[in-house]
Amino acid sequence: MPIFSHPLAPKWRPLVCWSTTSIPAELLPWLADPGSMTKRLRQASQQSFHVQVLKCHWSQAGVTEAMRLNLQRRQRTYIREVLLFVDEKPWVYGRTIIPLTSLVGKNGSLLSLGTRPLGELLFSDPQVTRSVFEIASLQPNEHEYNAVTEHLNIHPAELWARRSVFHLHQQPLLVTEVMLPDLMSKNK
Ligand code: VNL
Repeated sequence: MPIFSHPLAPKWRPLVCWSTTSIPAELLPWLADPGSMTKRLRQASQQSFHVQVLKCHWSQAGVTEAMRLNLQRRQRTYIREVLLFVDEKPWVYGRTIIPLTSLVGKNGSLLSLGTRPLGELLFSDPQVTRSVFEIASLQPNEHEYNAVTEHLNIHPAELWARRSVFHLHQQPLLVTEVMLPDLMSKNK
């Protein structure tokens, strides 16, 4: 594969390393809220909130995703991709990377979530921990940008996203949430 067609890797930086003026003001509260995104979306909705499962598959994580989870790139991971709909509009794309080695014991229930939001499972466990957020502006042709736009007919100049590692029963999973244009336009 020629090098120029290889998907690029986004530049993830801890939230505290961003100057707040470089992040769109309407997105900052969404990117920085340490609570549950599902809860926040439910509160923002007038009528409805629902999860649409786009894809659940065994695959390789992206380069920076594997690095963040200390995985060999080739190691298989379970990837759950969803859209979170507020009042019938997709506001957030969610992508969860679960290493095979994290699927032990009770964590097996991560495979049978269906349309139940992952956040409900994570935030109902008082022992769960979450790392600090990393933020990135995803650019066209980066792995995570492509993963989003493959499912939606949108091609924005950039897509803002946050990610963090949860530990559920001591096992890591990487949760990435990408803010979509419908969320931005409704919060301007
Ligand atoms: C899901 C739900 C994923 C809420 C999320 O972020 C989220 C899910 C990755 O059901 O997969 O914020």
